[in-house]
Amino acid sequence: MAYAALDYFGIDELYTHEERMIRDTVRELVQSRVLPSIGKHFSAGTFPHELIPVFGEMGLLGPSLTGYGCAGISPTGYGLICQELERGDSGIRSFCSVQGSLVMYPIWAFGSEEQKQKYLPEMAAGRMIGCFGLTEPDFGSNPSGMLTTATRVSGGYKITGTKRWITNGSIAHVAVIWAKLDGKVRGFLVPTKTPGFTARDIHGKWSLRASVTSELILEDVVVPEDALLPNVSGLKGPLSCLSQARFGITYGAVGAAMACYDEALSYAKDRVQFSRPIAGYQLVQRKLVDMVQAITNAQLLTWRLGRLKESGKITPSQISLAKRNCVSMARDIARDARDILGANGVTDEYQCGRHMLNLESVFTYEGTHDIHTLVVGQDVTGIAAFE
Ligand code: TGC
Ligand code: FAD
Repeated sequence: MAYAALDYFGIDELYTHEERMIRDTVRELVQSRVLPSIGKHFSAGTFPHELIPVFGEMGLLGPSLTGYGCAGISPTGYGLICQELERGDSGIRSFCSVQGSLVMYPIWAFGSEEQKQKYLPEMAAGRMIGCFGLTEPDFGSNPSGMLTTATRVSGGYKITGTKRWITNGSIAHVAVIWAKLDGKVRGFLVPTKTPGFTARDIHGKWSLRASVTSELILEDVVVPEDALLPNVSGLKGPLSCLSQARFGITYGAVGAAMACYDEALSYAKDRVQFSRPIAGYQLVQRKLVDMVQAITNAQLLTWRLGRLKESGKITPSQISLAKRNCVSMARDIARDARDILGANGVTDEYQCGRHMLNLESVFTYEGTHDIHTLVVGQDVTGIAAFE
């Protein structure tokens, strides 16, 4: 069925011609290459590897970075890519977020010229895959407590620790590992073939099933001196990467919500109960209108967020508020869409159940909903409430 992307306030006009073209190209890719198979991948718990070179050819990996084979498009263009990819599946957007915002970005922003030359063109083409190791079994919301450590050895560093819930972990060629060196958080580019490095997949997920999630174990992994990202020190290193990825996730969540609304509207118009289509009942109309309102608000918010980023005025707490708003909005809409589809909503013949489950992870990763509440709470009151 044709996809009627909701645009109730003519927000299309606010995007540049180039941004609309990028969005439409990715929309078509999702229609032709992602949607036909994503349900099967979700059921089987597999990632569609065949899409990686396609993403590379289309410039979807690290698209807003400049040079080194990257497309150099606007942040808003990057956001719209995320919106369209997540309309397909959060796991697909996650793959691109991790590759572009969490691995390529720190190399681009904090790496040496040699590191940029070595990794970025290969990663932009999708020939090399990366993962981002920040979270540990006992340190999720509070990464500053991390136990992974790096110590100086002759010619390099020895890294020891465990990272958990790492997207792309077992399919990555290189892992950005955040570890404490002399008590300060530092980033290391660790080739995953290095002796002592093991990646084990986490199975049994109810969510993001079409995405690889792994545990990384580093047992005395020795890397050379040039594995260290030289130009950043402290937690602001990984948190800056998270700001890039969270920005894309706000748009991605809007895409998932738009997919669920589209499915719910068309189902409600077709499904007859009692005397007419359920779309003709006031209670169903209210749910649909609530969706239109929430999605329209979020579309305006993401458009503005993009322009703030382009002007260099964006703040981390604005990104936190946007992530909190958009993901929570999409999670509510996925659940309401599932409700409108009745029993059919719990089957894999429809997509809203898959989005509903995926959005549970999106609600939690990249800073939980409540961590973003506390970030904005601190910003508006001046008082930190984390501890
Ligand atoms: P705090 O003292 O507030 O900050 C330490 C330094 O970092 C700076 N900073 C930021 N910089 C850039 N962007 C941000 N968002 C920043 N937030 C803070 C800050 O200015 C400071 O700099 P400096 O120069 O003064 O040292 O740090 P804290 O330890 O109190 O932590 C604050 C808190 C709780 C908000 C932070 O730890 C946090 O965000 N926790 C959530 C952890 C998280 O989001 N983990 C995500 C892991 S990766 C992931 O989930 C990938 S999912 C796959 C996918 O993307 O699809
Ligand atoms: P916890 O931090 O234990 O939080 C549990 C609950 O306590 C939450 O509701 C939280 O909001 C609440 N809470 C915690 N602290 C406070 C507080 N101070 N005040 C009030 N409430 C609080 N990490 C990576 O590093 N790289 C990845 O690629 C990656 N990919 C992921 C993929 C998936 C599918 C998932 C599910 C997670 C991924 N993560 C990744 C990890 C993710 O970032 C963490 O799960 C997240 O940061 C939350 O940490 P936690 O799960 O340990 O929860």
